[in-house]
Amino acid sequence: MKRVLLTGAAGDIGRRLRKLLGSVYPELRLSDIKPPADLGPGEAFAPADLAVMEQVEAVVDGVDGIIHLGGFSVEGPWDTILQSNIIGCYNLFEAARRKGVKRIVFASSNHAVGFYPRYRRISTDVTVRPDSRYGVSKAFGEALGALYADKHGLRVLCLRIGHVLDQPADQRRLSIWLKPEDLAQLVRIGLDHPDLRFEIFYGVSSNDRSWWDNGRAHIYGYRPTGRAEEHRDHALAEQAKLAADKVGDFFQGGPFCTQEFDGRRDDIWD
Ligand code: 15L
Repeated sequence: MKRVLLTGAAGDIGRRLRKLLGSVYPELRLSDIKPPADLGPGEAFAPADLAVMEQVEAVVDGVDGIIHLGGFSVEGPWDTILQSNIIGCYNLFEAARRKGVKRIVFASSNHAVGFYPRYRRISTDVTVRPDSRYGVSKAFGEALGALYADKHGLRVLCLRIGHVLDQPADQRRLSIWLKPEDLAQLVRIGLDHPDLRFEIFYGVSSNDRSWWDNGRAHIYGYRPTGRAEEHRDHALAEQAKLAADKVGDFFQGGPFCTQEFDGRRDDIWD
């Protein structure tokens, strides 16, 4: 794969992937609404608002593959999610089909399945249990990916990303942490693996406390190098600074489950 578009290039994950993948994909086109603050002189940037189809078509034109990080990355008001993650994601897949793009790696999220309790170990073929409008939008993106793969032959990898950071930030992240280099490895599988048609993988490193069966990723050669447990002391020290959260501490999605939760603890079921 030579010509690759990275949407959401100005965000934190985008910034990390630019550094990790810039030498792997020499023709890496960066896009976002505004240029990244640290845009280098050799980096190619093309602005686009994902909610505007003509702009999306222009920015995907001429690329072979897309890493789609763009959109709103946490819970937000419905109109924000609608424009950025529902309409924006549709525009991205549809523009890719129109312009003959071959592959898309879609940044889904653990919040598509955030209402599974922490004692459940889940694979990628479970029913989605979104914990937020944001999580619903990620489930929507996965469904779009399946449609465009099955009906239009695009090759699509959806990554249910846990949390990308240099080290796990709290106890929950000891289960879902994704080392940036492991994310880059997953993206490369999505863009380059010859057998891939449509898959969902968890974006997670080799974490002893993981809640997820990532067997599909391993079949495609994923060999994570990050081990959250090596950062256990840091994560637990950070956790000690947080208030207890009886809803968030029960479910995999953590605080995304707690936000706007109307029920009582007795209403929690699994
Ligand atoms: C996500 O999907 C968010 O984009 C990120 O900011 C974190 O909140 C992460 O999930 C998480 O669950 O920790």
